[in-house]
Amino acid sequence: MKKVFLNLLKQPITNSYLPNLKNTTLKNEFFYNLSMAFDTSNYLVSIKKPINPKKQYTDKYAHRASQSKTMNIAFRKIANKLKKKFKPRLLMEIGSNDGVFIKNYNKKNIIAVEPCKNLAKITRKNGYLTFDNFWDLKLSKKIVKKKGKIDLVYSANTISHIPNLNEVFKSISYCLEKNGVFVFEDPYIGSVIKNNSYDQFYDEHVHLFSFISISNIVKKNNLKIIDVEILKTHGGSIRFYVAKAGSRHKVSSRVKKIFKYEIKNKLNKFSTYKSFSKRVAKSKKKLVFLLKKLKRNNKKVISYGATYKSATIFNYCNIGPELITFVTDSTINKQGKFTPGKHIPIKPPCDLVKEKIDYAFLGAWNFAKEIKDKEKKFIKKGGKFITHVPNINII
Ligand code: JHZ
Repeated sequence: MKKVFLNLLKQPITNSYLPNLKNTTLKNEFFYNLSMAFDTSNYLVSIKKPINPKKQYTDKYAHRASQSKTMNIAFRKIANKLKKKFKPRLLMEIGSNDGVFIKNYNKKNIIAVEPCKNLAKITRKNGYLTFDNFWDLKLSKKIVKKKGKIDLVYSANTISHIPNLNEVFKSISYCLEKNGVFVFEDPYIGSVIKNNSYDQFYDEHVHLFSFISISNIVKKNNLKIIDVEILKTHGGSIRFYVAKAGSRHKVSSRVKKIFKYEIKNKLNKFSTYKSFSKRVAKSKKKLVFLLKKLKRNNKKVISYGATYKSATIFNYCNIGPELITFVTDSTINKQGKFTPGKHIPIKPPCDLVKEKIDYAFLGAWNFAKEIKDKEKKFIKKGGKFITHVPNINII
């Protein structure tokens, strides 16, 4: 049974950056109710009523995974690790975005799957075989027919975006070699609970995974988790290594450890999520109080990174341009636009000192270190950052 534990109110599609604020544009803006639910039968946390993926993954998809140095390094590291560990002959990435992971591989050995046509165009132009379709059984069969079975499938920040997980794993099972491995990583619900990072809940994050929830779902599809890692990326992610139930792969000792951790931290209990939702309400109150106080004191506050995550915060907390003057973002196709729902202008990176900025809210808090390294001058001149993770804080 799916039980709702958190209502994040009316939210827009996070990828729908507005090109202007004309009446016709505003009239067409899509909103839905974002409610998070816990499934008491398999322990999975999901959006109660996800929106249609065709509305989200369009040819205007804005996020470029290659925009941060941190992620470039992380993808290079995992690409090298997988090469060494599995020595794959044929690989595939599901959700290849602008090619930040596949660029670490020889073009002949890797297949890209990316439903956003504008992104698929980039990897295709760079010489990679790219399928611009959603991942499902039909596509899995099409790829196997063309290229044969696959040794290694990798996916980052994509599987959690797909509503029908049974179809995901059935399609994986179909395309994998007998001893093939599926490696995927997504934000970890354990970190969300620990960090109070409720901004990980937005339209694209249809699910937030735990080890216990995924182990239930893979079992149903004749697969097994052979290893698991907790990562620092994106403020706390979980990486699963999955293989066929009858394959030669042994199960790592980490699997038992993470299971114990999750049971100890009650990730299988509805009450954990219910008390988390109370902390979320407190966080909202404190953030709005702080921003209003800064406004009264004539402080200039901006937000750093037009993240999808911050769309949840601004819409849930009702924070608009009256409290955040503008958002700065290095992604060219977000610049000059307006944030979804609250319509805060997005500007290219600028000199925060010259712009007389007093405070920058960390919309991209997951890159706090990278941002602080970049903004040494701002910090030296007394500029401060605001974060909501794990508590509302000025740093
Ligand atoms: P970032 C996206 O979420 C969407 P977002 C997606 N659904 C997902 O799952 C996660 O990524 C993984 C900018 N920036 O990665 C670049 C600067 O401007 O936290 C990005 O627009 N200056 C696929 O949007 C944004 O911040 C900088 O110095 O929440 C970061 O977005 C740095 C480091 C980043 O993901």
